[in-house]
Amino acid sequence: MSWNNRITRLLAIEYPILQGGMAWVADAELAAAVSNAGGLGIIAASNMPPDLLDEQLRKVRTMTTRPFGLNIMLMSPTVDAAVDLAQRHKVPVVTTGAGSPGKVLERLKPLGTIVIPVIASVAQAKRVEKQGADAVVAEGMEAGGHIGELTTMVLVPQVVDAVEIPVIAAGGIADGRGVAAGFALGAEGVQVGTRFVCSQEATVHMNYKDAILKARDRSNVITGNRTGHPVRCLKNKLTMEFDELDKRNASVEEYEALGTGKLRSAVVDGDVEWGSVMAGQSAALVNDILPASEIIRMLFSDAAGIFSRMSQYAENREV
Ligand code: TUI
Repeated sequence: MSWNNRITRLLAIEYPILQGGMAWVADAELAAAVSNAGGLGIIAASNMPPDLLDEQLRKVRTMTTRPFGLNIMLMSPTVDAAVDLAQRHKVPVVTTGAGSPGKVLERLKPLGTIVIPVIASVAQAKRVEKQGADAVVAEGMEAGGHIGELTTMVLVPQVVDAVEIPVIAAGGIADGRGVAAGFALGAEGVQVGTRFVCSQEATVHMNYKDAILKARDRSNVITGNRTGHPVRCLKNKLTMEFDELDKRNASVEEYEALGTGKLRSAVVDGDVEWGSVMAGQSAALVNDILPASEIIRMLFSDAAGIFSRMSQYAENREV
């Protein structure tokens, strides 16, 4: 089966899959592994100091000759520095998240950079299309980290109907069934995060990977709803403390104080009790640690198997 479509042609990749731009997780090592396997690997700029990001962008070029991306988190104070570095390193693809990417599009589009905003509503999708986005990632609230309000199941088809540019489905996709579902909803690609945290190449503390492997259907919670920046992560002592803040109507500053530095302590130091173990609901579907290439191969061979079985319905054969 060939996966040649608008996304593979736009990005010059083999499989229409993007690796999520996960803060503290998505580094040159993981991005290169995904790109070498035929997907689009992505380095997360997140709150990285510019000299460290510079080093990561240098490093990824030594590890792959294939296209890769840079994710710019728009709530970060280092957005301008990240755009500068994207320009200096001629990064082929930039994805954005957690805000309105107008300024990033204004600066990068004239340079020929492919810009793909991650959005969580139809209105955001329409706006970024007008501003010149090349495609959108429609991310449902099954995803990990900072999320919107709609599920992938209802968001993706509405975005597909609302825009002409290609749509990439994200949120809850961790196996071939999820890939096939994304395509059934009208998407032309998928973005996958949590499944790649449990790849051999992800330089994440083993405790973090273990927490995802152990996760079950109801292991996730959404914290910080009251701050306007809801974040999905795995339940632990930190999320119970966030519940306490909810109960006593704490101020936004108290939420921020409790959250600061907690993703790093989980990813880097392995503190999965008091750290922020951001992961999507698909964590429950992740049961092993595999090379990124094997993950991609499995996702697309299983999805192809599903499409082939589904074609029986179209042919009116008994199933
Ligand atoms: O950005 C993400 N996921 C993230 S960012 C992140 S770092 C963080 N750490 C602590 C607290 C908060 C964030 C962890 N996970 N996903 C993409 C995404 N973008 N989801 C939702 C949105 C989004 C939200 C609002 C996109 C656009 C938007 O527009 C607002 C506007 O003003 O139009």
